[in-house]
Amino acid sequence: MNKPLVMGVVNVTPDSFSDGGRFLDAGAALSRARRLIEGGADILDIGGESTRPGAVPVPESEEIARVVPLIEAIRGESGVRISIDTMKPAVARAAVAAGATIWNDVTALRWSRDGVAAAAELGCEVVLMHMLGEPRTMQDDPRYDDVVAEVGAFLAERAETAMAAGVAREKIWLDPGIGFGKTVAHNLSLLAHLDALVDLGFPVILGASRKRFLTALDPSAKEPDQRLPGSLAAALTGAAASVAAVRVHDVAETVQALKVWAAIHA
Ligand code: HH2
Repeated sequence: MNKPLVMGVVNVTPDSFSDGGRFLDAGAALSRARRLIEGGADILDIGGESTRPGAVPVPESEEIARVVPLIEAIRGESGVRISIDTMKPAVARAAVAAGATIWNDVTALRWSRDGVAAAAELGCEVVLMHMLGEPRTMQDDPRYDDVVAEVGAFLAERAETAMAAGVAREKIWLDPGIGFGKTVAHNLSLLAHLDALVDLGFPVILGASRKRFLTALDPSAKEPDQRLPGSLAAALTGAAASVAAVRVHDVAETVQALKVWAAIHA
């Protein structure tokens, strides 16, 4: 069985939930990127705007000023694949010009009317993620009749829309959007049925690392950096379902867990 690629998260924001903005300083972000590369990251996911509930929106120019120098610095010293975590076509454009090759969009190219056209024009890979509602209100009583079927149908529709606009099929990744407009039960259903999303025929990326539902399952893990064991459990669940990549904060630890998993299943 193939083990998933590991995508390491590098936030250049003052308000990300998972790291409390400790990496806003450009030098600190570069140090973190280097550490994740050493830890075995296949992809670095660079984000300049937090998507957590209640996060303050960041102007386009500010987001570009946060991410582009970091992408250029990483590109200057490593061949690691770089993805840009943004909803904004202008930020994706600037990031791709600086060396990113993947546009990771939590809105699945819906934030801007130009999203799909921009992705087609850039010719980069795109991650289409499911989110119910918008970040500010998405955790206010989210409801589904059948979360797995509805997330699958949404992602299939977004992939069709992207392809109709000229995005090549082989450039598309899908992501269930764990924690984005989902209760704990919804997250667990999606994790238990990842194979249904993998069966859509696109590579699937799973982002469960350090998310809040892990604390609901183990209240002793209050802070994001106490959620590593739960994050590893989710990553291994993804591996067993043949996801193509896991988006994580603790890269070296996840790489080790996946190595052991892959050796067992070799
Ligand atoms: N989760 C977050 C951000 N971007 N992208 C994808 N494709 N999948 C995810 O699950 C995902 C994502 C939220 O996590 P984090 O980046 O740690 O927090 P913040 O958005 O506050 O920076």
